[in-house]
Amino acid sequence: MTDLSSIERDLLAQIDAAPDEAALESLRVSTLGKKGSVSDLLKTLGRLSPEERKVQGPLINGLRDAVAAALAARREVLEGAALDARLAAERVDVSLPVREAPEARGRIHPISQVVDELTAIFADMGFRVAEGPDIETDELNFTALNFPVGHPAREMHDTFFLPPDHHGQRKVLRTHTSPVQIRTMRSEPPPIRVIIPGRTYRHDSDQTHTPMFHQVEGLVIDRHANLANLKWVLVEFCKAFFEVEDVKMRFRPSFFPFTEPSMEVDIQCSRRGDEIRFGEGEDWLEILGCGMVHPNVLRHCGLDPDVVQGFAWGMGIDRIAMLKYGMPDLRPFFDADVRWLNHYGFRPLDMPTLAGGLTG
Ligand code: 2NL
Repeated sequence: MTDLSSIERDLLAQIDAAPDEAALESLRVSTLGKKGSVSDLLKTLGRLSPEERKVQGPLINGLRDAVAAALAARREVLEGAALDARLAAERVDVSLPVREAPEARGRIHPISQVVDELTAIFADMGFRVAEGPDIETDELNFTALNFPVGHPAREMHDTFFLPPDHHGQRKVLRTHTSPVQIRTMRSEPPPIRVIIPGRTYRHDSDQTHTPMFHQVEGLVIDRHANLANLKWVLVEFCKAFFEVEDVKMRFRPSFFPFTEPSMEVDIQCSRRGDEIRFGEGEDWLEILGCGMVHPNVLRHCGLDPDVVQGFAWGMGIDRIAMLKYGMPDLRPFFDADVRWLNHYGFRPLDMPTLAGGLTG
C-alpha cells in the first residue's frame, strides 16, 4: 500500500499551487473524478477483508475529505481573485464626459435640410416627390417645354451640351427640373400633384451662382386647376417655410416659354443690418416664378388643353436656404468644409415635420 499521508501531502501541495480555476478543475477530475486517483483508492476498499477495511476505510475516506476541502478552499481563493481582476479591468469612470455617437456627430447639409422641409410642407398639401436623371435630351429639356428649335432662350440658359448619343440626339445637363414634369405628364393621367427637388446646371459662376445648383418645381394638372389655387398653394408654402403667421406676397407679370400667363413672386420683408425678417416690412424679395402651364406644353405631353389645365412654379433651393438660414455666400455650400458644415449643418435626428416644427 502506498503511503497515504505522502499522497495527501503531494495532492494538497498541487491544489494549493493551482494557478487558476481551469487548472484546479483538472486536478479535481484527476483526483475525485470517476476515474480519479482518490476514487480508485476508494474502490479498493471493496476488495479488502473486514479487518483491513476497518483500518484503511477511515484513512482513504479521510484522504478524500482532505482533498475535497482543499479543492473547495483553493476554489474560493481563485474565484475571489478572478472577481477582483474583472472588477479592476471593467471599472468605469462615471465622471468622464460621454462621447457623442456617430449619428449624433454628423451634420445634415442645409440643402438637404431645406429639401426635407419642402417635402414635409408639400406632402401635407397632397403632393408627392418625383425624380429624374441629370442628363436629359434636348427634347425634354427644351422642345417639350415650348422653347422653339433655334430659339435664343436655349442659349440664354447657359446650357452644358453633351455629345449626341448613338441615335444622334443632343444631350444636355438639365437646366431646370421641368423635364421630370414632362416625364410625369407623359406617364400618368391627371390629376397630378408633384414636386421635383433636384440638381440643375448652368454655365454661370460668381458669388450668387454656381454651375451646379438646386431647384424645386411644382406641378398641378387637373380639370379645374386655376390661378387662385396656385396663389393659395404658394401663400401656404411661404407661411410654413418661413414659419410666420402671415406673409404679404406680390405677383408681378413676367415671361417663361412654358407658362401663360407667367408671374414672378416677391414676399415682403424687412432688413436691419444683416438680419432679414419675412412677411412684414418695407422691402420686397423675389423668391419664385410661376404660371399656368402653356397649352403647347400640355399638347407636347398628349394632354388636351380644352379638357385639362394646370399650374406650375419653380424656385432656387440654394437661394431660399441662404435667405432662411442667413448664409451670406453660396460658394461654401459645395466646398465640403467640415467647419462650415458644423456651423450651418443640422442635427440628423431633428427631422423636419409640420407637427414637430420644421427646424426642431
Ligand atoms: C424660376 C421659374 C418656373 C415652371 C418653372 C414649369 C414646368 C412645366 C410646365 C410649366 Cl413642365 N412650368 N415650371 C413654371 C414657372 C416658373 O420657374 O424662376 N425658377 C427658378
